[in-house]
Order: sequence, then C-alpha cells, then structure tokens
Amino acid sequence: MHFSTCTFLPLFSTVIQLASAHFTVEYPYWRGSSFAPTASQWIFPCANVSETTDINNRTAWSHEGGSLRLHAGHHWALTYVNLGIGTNVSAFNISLVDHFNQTGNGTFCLKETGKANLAAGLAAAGLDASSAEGLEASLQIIQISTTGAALYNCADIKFSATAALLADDQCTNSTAVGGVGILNADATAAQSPSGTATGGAAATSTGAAANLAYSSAGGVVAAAVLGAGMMIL
Ligand SMILES: [Cu+2]
Repeated sequence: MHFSTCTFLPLFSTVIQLASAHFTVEYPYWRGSSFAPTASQWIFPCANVSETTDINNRTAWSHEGGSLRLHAGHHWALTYVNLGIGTNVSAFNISLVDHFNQTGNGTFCLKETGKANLAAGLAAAGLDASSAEGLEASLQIIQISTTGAALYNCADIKFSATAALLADDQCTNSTAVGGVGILNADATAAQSPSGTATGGAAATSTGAAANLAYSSAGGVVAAAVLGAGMMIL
C-alpha cells in the first residue's frame, strides 16, 4: 500500500519494488522516472522531474487526443489528466478527462484521451489543427489515493497529426482495472431506478461516462466504465 511502501522508499533498491506503489506513466513515456532519488511523486507539479529539453525525446501525440497508459499501484485513486501547452509548462490548465476513480492496480489505458476537451482547450488558446502541429505540450497525471496525498507524474509530448494511437493490444486494462465516473450524491438521487437520468445531473454523469467510454472504445476499459455506470444508475 501507499504509505508502508512509500515511507520506506530509500530502503528499496529496485525499480520493480518501487513501481509496485504510486504509479507509472508508460505512454506517452514519462519525462523521467519519478522513482529516482531526486524525485518524489508527492511534489507538485511534476514530481520534481525536469522537463524534457530535447524535442526529439518527446512523444508525438495527436492534437485530437492520444493514448495514455498508466501502471497503477493503488487499489483506487481519484485521477486527473491535465495538459499544458508550451515548452516549459507552468499551467496545466486543460483538463482532458473528467475526474474519475481509477480502480484496481495494474495497467490502465485510455486509447484516445480527452478529444473534445483538448479541442476546446486548443481553441481557447487560439490554436487549430494546423497551428498546433509540432507544438510542445506536457501532460500532468494526478492520482489521489487512500492517504489523501496527491501523486504527480508528467509526460512531455509534441503534437503531430500523424501520431498513432496505441494499438488495442497495447492499450488493454489489466483484469479488474477500470474507471468509474464520479457523481454528486444528489445527482444519483435524481436518477430514476430504470437508469434514465434526468436533470442537470445527468449531463455530469453522462459526460464522465461518455468521456471515459469514448477514450477507451474497443478496450476493456469501456466495459468496466460502462458496467460501473450501469450500477450507479
Ligand atoms: Cu504510493
């Protein structure tokens, strides 16, 4: 678990042991290991790991939302995926995915992350597909688990119209790993037992589920998210 392992971080010598807690960003490749001695996932905004300085080391990522694959070490974690545009990002002000509870430890993958939110964020920044091409940006992934401490990891990307999404066999959740959209208590109450959501709350519910489901279409995540959504409804 988080605290027992993380507290004794210095006592462990192998990455494998360290990676069993916290989380790893496997794709796009993280900017550097946040398990390194000088790093700590508890440090905002990017675990004290410096931004990639060589653009050739940045992962090409679609401006329509690329794939994101995590290796999660906690049984559950409230999870956020943010993006900041620029070479030396200080504000991760585009929230790509509605916050959700990432459940289960193992591989968690979103095939196409936050397409609509990224389009809106680029537009707000005065960018479109052509002007975003080649621009550098960074992803910030935040997980908040049982102890309440926020864990941070970042990955540096460059937008590329030709960037491919991960293939299905590269973007499959581990067994019992998924994500659950977060609802307001009154939103749940406002929904009928039949599963027909009503009112403003429905948009929140549908939005979260749709976002995750969209991002993971074709993968195991979709089934997990949709299944959880049905249970909530
Ligand atoms: Cu941990």
